[in-house]
Amino acid sequence: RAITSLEIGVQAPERNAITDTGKGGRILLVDDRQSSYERLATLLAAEHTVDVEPNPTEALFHAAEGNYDLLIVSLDLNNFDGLRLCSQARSLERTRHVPILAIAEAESGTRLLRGLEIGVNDYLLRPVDKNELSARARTQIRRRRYTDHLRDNVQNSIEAAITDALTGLHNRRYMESHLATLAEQASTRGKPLALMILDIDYFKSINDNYGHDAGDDVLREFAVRVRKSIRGIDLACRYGGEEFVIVMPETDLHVAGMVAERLRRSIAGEPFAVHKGTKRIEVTISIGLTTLEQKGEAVADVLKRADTALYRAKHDGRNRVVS
Ligand code: GH3
Ligand code: MG
Ligand code: MG
Ligand code: MG
Repeated sequence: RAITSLEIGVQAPERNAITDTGKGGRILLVDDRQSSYERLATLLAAEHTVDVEPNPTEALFHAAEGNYDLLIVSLDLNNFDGLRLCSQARSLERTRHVPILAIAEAESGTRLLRGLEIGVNDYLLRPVDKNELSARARTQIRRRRYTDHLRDNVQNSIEAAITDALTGLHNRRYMESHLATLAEQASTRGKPLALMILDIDYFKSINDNYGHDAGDDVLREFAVRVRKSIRGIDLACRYGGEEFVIVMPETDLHVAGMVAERLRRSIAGEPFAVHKGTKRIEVTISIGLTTLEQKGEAVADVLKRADTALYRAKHDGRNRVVS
């Protein structure tokens, strides 16, 4: 367990109008010399939450567990190579993006260069200047927050671009870009690939009789049941308003037929709760099912065949699977 700043007698930060951005960071200070870490922790605690780890062999573990914004590592530890710790922190998934501020003796020039090569972000020389420590720590924490923010934004944009907002399933664009890849993989590996189009029966009358919100409730619950019926490697997407496509790699017509039939029953067998559970309505679906027929077949043709089967399922009376 790392020592918290309070345990070494550091008072809660005195808030200062100039330095206080309201966003102090979480810092892990790895330093085994008491006089040194007490001073550094005291200085940093004016702005940040500081944990001190005086045992370097424990430091990596705490760095990985602690969700820190900054690691400050003394390079002149007793019987331990601070550089090795920095390099381990860089290779560990959980600490890879945490900035490292090294603290070194003035004469450790080549070691500092080595540190910068392995990913130390910045350094300070002893005796550590109070203002410099504060400025460099703040800069690293601010940069860390900014890159985290960018990374989250990118992640969210990617998610949004491939997800249907109402159901949380993949959207049509994603399916279309991914289906070709799946078909190609199936072809080259000589494995089957099944595809089904599912369409809710008389969905328009659900909207007409119970309202558009009830229709949306049905679509959401439908997606929940779809997710329960498929495997992780299957691809389910909302293809259009109340039309869905499921692509099942390594699945032949026989097995896909059983999955489709199970799904059809899971919809027809249990009424859908709408209007916050105050009303339950019967829903059925029709499914058109097909498989990739020959190597290199165009996915548009596969989709077309599934659509034709769906049309027949509708025509033959709905609430059924046709392949
Ligand atoms: P069929 O059995 O032949 O499929 O009949 P249907 O009424 O389901 O077919 P149709 O394609 O005529 O109607 C689909 C309806 O789905 C029309 C449209 O208003 C509705 N719809 C499309 N997207 C949404 C949506 O996001 N929410 C809701 N509530 N309704 C939607
Ligand atoms: Mg229709
Ligand atoms: Mg329909
Ligand atoms: Mg439809």
